[in-house]
Amino acid sequence: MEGSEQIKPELHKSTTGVEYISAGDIRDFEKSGDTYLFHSDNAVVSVQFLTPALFRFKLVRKSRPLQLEFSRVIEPAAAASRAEVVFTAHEDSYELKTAALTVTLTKAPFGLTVRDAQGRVISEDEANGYGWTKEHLLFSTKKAQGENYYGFGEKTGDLNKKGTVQSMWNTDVYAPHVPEIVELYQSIPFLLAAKGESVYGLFLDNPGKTEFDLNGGETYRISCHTGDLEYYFLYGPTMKDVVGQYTFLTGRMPIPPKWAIGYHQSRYSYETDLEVRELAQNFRNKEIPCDVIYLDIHYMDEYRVFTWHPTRFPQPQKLLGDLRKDGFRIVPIVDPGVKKDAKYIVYREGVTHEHFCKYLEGQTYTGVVWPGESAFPDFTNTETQKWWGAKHAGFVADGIEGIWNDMNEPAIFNETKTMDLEVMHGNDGDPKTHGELHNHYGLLMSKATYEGLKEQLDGKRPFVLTRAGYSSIQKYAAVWTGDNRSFWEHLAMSVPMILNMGLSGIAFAGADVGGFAHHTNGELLARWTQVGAFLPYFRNHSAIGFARQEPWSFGEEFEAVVKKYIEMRYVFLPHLYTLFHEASVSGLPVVRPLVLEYPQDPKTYNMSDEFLFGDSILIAPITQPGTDHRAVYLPAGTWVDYHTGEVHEGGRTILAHAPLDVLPMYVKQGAVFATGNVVQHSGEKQDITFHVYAGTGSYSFYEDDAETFAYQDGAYNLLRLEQRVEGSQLLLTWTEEHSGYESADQLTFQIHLQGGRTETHTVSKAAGNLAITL
Ligand code: MIG
Repeated sequence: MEGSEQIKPELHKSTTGVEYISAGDIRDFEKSGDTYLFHSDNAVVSVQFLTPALFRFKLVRKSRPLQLEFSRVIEPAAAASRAEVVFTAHEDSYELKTAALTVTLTKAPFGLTVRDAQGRVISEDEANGYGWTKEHLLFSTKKAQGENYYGFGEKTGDLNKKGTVQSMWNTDVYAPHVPEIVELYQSIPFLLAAKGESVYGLFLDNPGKTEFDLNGGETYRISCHTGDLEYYFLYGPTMKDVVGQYTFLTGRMPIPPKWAIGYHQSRYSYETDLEVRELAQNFRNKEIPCDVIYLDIHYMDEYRVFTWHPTRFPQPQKLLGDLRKDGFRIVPIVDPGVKKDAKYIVYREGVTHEHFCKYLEGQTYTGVVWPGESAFPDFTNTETQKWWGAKHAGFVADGIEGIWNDMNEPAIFNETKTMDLEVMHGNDGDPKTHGELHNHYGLLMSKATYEGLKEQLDGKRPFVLTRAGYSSIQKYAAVWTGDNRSFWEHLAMSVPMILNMGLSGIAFAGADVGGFAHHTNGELLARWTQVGAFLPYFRNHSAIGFARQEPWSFGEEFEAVVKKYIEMRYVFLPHLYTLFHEASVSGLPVVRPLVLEYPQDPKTYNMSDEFLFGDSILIAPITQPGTDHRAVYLPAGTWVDYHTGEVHEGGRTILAHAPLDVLPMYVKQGAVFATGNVVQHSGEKQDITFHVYAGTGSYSFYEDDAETFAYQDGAYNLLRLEQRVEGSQLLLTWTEEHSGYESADQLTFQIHLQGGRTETHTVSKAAGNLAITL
């Protein structure tokens, strides 16, 4: 006998042929407060200008409620901000004009064109390009001739994403990290479209699965699988402006404690109290600077979060206290999975107070991770964030100031590698499925962690390191790029990956130095340490079962090189800290692709193997074995070899000589930056030397107590230095732009003159200027 199953629709090809429904033509307009609403045949479109160069666009299908609240990742100040708009209704279009942009919405077919104040087209959507299929909502925008694409946060491949397809779904990828893997741990659905010096940004604010298809010929296509179509359009004109706008919208990184930007040592795992003590002792005996040691999963009691293993780490407070006296901090790992165990207080509390993610029908969701079957906190609820944050109190009492969040995609040991998409999130009273909110999970775990620590640390700045994240993660955590491998290719790839993260608001990022999985070797570790020393986050980490890679693991020759560059990190620490301050204020990244500083130079558009540390120190790493030369492109300007003082005119490619102990570095003539003497950890006081590369330029040097939030109440110094050449003299002047923290009365300058000649001058700060005969 046959049942109705035999005639189920899937067995028969649809005859309607309908696969794509467009939003249809606009029929009607309405203004609601400061929001412009356009009713089309099948959708409602809203446009709001937050600043003259930044508007929010939202398209909602008619069958769904129009909800205009801002998402949780939008900064309250941005959400509250509005620009003045002049609105005109034409016969076949509507026009919204601000001081910076004119947006034209055509009625039939519906489409959007954005022009700058001079009337030049910045972006033009494809006619009828807004619509949906059964699987996704999408829109298409015309590509401009010669347009290049950047951003997207943590992605494999080159810097320029032209021609690629990028997709957003936080995923635990142990292997392989190769260009065709387009989903890693972080999702930053932010595109920068650059046509020479004219740049716009597009932030697709959707925490579900989304895709950016830049591979089409005439258009690119953006789609989302769940939720509504909501994006922010940000206009520059410069790339720096767009990064500034994006971080105005999604927030900027607070200044990290200085210890968090020193050198960090990790291993999966340092397994016992004794092993950690010996490791620390080794660093001090060998005089290799180090600020932080990490504890990976072995420190816990059967992987129960917020516990210590009773025999491996019997006296955590004592251990931390002793190490702290020696200048070390300890950062333990915390995963989201809570072991299902009725005797375990965290699990019990979570169940009792309904902090765990559940199915709609009420049953707690469990998945298998390190502790075995585990439950997962529903971080979309503020109450759960608070509960989780408060759980760090024991750690704080033990002396901990930093936490490492791992597995927070969330990663689960099953086929889909994550939580069941049907699991519900309470979402503070607006329930959604995990499928709709997946990419928020890691972000909200780190937010809970950061805020919990901040509350308990009594004025000290917390440090959080995270693997997963979404736009705005920069407000809470530094990001490392997960499970890379000890491959030269991965060393090379870490540079464009971190540069694009910087363009995507994440100024504080780094990769595991030496490579996480696979066996590293002395040469690779040496070269990788050179690069890591000049990337914002600097940690050596390696996996269980693979060669150890502490600085001394490969003999004296390699140890000496590794030591030299860790020392360099500390020499540059005062400048690096200044760059972090700048990032916290402007959103601009600490390390920058050349295209950010030299947008008029097409040679920079695909440059993935060099970068700028700040705006005027160019780093050109060696990322191949057995190589002691490389081509280095120097953009416009005059560049001085940091090691030899040799001068090169820019706008051309030179051949750099780089034996194992040399990282090619070039300082732009006119640059000023601060360095300090070598110290063993960031808590040791450094004497500051200002390096002045004679020419025209300026510098704002930042300093504060390096560990509390007192800077937010004015306890910091900002010293503005300027230099210029007048006749045969170099004139150096300085003023205290802000003076709220103790500082030296004397300033020491090292002046770099023509021909590699240097002069050192120590003068009273009160003098305010110095003249040097060239
Ligand atoms: O599945 O905690 O990326 O840094 O050492 C492995 C053990 C889980 C993945 C992290 C890695 C960490 C490791 N974790």
